[in-house]
Amino acid sequence: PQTIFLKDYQVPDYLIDRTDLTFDLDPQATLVKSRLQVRRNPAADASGDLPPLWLDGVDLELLSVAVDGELLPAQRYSEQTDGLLLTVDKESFVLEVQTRIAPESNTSLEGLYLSNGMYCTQCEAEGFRKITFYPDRPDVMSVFTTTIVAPATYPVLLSNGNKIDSGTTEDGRLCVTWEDPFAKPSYLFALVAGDLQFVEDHFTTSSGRKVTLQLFTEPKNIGKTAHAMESLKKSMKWDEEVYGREYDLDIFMIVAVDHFNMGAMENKGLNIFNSACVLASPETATDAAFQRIEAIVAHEYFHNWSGNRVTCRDWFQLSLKEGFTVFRDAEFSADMNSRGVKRIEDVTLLRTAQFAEDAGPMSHPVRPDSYMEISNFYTLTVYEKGAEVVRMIHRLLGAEAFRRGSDLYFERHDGCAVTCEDFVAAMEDANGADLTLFRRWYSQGGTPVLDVEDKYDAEAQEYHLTIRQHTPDTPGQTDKQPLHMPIAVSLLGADGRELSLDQEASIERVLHLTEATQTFTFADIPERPLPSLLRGFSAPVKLRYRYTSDQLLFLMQYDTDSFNRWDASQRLAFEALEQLQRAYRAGGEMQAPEALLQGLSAVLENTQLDPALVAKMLTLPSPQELAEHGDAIDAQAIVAARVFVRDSIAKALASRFLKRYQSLDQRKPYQPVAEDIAERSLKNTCLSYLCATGSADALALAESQFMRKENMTDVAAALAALIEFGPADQAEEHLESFYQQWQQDTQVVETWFGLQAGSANYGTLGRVRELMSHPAFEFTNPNKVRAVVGGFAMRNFAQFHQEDGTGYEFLAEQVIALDKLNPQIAARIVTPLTRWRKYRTLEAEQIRSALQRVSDSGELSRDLYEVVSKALE
Ligand code: HT7
Ligand code: ZN
Repeated sequence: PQTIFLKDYQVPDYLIDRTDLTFDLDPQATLVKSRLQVRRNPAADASGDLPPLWLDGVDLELLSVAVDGELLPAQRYSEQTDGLLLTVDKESFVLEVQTRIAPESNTSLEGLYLSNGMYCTQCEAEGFRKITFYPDRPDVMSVFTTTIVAPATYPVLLSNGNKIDSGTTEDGRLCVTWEDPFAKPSYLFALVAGDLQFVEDHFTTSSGRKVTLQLFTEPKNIGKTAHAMESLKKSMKWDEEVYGREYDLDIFMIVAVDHFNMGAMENKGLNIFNSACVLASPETATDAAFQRIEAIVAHEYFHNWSGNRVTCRDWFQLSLKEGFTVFRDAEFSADMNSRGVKRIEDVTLLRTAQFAEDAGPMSHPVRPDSYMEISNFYTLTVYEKGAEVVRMIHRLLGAEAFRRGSDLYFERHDGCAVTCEDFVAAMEDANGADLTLFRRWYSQGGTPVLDVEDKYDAEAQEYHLTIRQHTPDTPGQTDKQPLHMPIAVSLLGADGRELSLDQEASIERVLHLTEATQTFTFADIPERPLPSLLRGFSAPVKLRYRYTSDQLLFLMQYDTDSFNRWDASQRLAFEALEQLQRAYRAGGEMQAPEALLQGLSAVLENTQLDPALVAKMLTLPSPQELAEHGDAIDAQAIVAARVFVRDSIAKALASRFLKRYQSLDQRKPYQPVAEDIAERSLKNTCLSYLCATGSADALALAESQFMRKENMTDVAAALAALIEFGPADQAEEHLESFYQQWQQDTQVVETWFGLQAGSANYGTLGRVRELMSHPAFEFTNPNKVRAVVGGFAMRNFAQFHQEDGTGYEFLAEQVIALDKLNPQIAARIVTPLTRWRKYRTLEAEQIRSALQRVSDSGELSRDLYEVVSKALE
């Protein structure tokens, strides 16, 4: 496969002013007629003859090509494997192309496909070319009309924009036409057809326009739509209040589909959602699912401005819309829920998975400079690190200046396809700021490491912080430059209070780190302080400072920054876990982590703290995060150390866990609101530790919680504890009764699959294979593959890394099979095998050989080839 480079970007030779599409739907032979008004791009190189017109097209059956009403002779065009090249003899013309496609055979879930008998599309990034021949690139923006013709068994026919016509054909089929007045790139096109039901609501915008909101599902799911609808209205209001952004069409539609490669898609006026990211009811969805739905509904809605009204010039700029929109949705979620806890969750994801990506074979900057397959670049780096980059601009400039910058950005570029550079320039221009050095965050990959040292000068009453920054080499990038980043700092006095800084009333200072080594001085500091560094995780870096255990315990008790308070608990846990891994490897005795036990005991006693924060502090770093930290990883040592610490905590704090569990087990009616979610999260963390002791009383508590069936959060937490820590025969019974109750509900069955495949105790390879033969398992459904294969390979560290290497072989086998059906999913699920270099020789060799097996298995898709070949390089 070819590599595409950012440096080779050229403006399109032709623009498409109007796109009129007609779909005559049929599972095996959908007829697609396109009528394009083509015009020479005035911005393109005008020297010489008119260049040929290139139209992307993949897996299409070409039926006819006509220019200005005349069928084009075969010598005027040539059909190639990935498109159509036409010779052109005029500056503007109408091009009509007819193609045939087979949605039913499309298992890649890109382009037009069928999900449970419903037609739907996924065009981002390059799926439109599987529908018709088209310049399928985001800088070609066109006004679309779409006519859909379908049998009467598909009463709901949807596309982007407003419905302008509907009727019945002579032969009794339904026919509907939609028009989207906003010019858009092809990746935002959408079509849905099915026997669907919908719920309707309204939102009145700040300027008084009434917008119709509709949410479509298969009839059986119509009772699970209320939360998403509420989330949508909250998002619309928030975007008006915080960014001044109003919705622009008269209708906004969401459709839930079961077969979907990602979470959701922001198609103009017609968002398409993975059912798991939109459907919820208290009986069937956990708190985590409710929160995920709120966040994803918001994310897709926010794209209407950050992505649709202002879009990306090319796919290298993906973070322009994704990084910014993730930042926007994170702030929305922080406003709707607990800000501190949301930050902890986001940073945990970043530190566990994005840092690993940054250090792995697919490492790339927030704005990559090359790719083989763009689908492989919908990554944590582009999304989450991209959001951190936007967050840093927000920190460096301040909230008001950031808003001035975003206003200018939207005003300047409305209706345009632009670059990350345009975003930064708007932030600068609106504020007279200089972000010259800051721009390096977009082009430089890898996770910076900061080494911090301090010195207190009692005589001068000065405190000095010296920060050294260094970013390790990543594939294809060496000699990294220093980055500009905000380091938020407070200084704590001996009484645990923050000292006021620099005669100002403020207790926090944001240091602008710009150099490789820099010393910052704080004046008028009356005592040697304890620094609270990188508050709120103000930059996406690894920060090293030699805190003693006592200092960490102090921060756990006094830091007013909830992120750093939590981070202190994590640092203590890391220290203990690393020391225990060393002991395990040396065959030495494992000692209980006293400092950590002391800190957690105090946290658990503190009823003033947000229970959700307490739950987070009690949660040990995951094995995946521990693995990210180490080199020459010994997976067994990680598992052993973690189990030892978990059991030590469970035993030492058992009576406190019971007390807290009982006080939180209040049996109030379920509501997915922050306060109740926080209480449930602490209650269920306590339950899990209680069960970890294996005590019959604790397991009885879990059993009773499971039997009460009050809400899915409590039921799933109890079931997880029972299968992890309870006797096998009882676990089996509970799993069976759960399945019997919920077998008709796809989302609950996915939860059921995930619980088993992800269980360190229960999810053995044999069990996982059994799950794959279960009648409810579907290899063509990404959610089920993610639940079972992903649950095992990505969330079941203990079983996946079994010493005999069979976990790795299993994953290789699944990846090879998946690649034939759905290359995007195959290329994602192979990730654990690509990290082989991190492991000690034994595991590294086993993992590498499984990866080699994938590589040798025959012709790979471009998606999988890119990931596998880079990992084996
Ligand atoms: N912008 C959307 C990206 C997306 C996607 C990309 C590749 C393959 C399938 C996909 N489905 C959705 C999602 C988002 O970030 O909002
Ligand atoms: Zn997005």
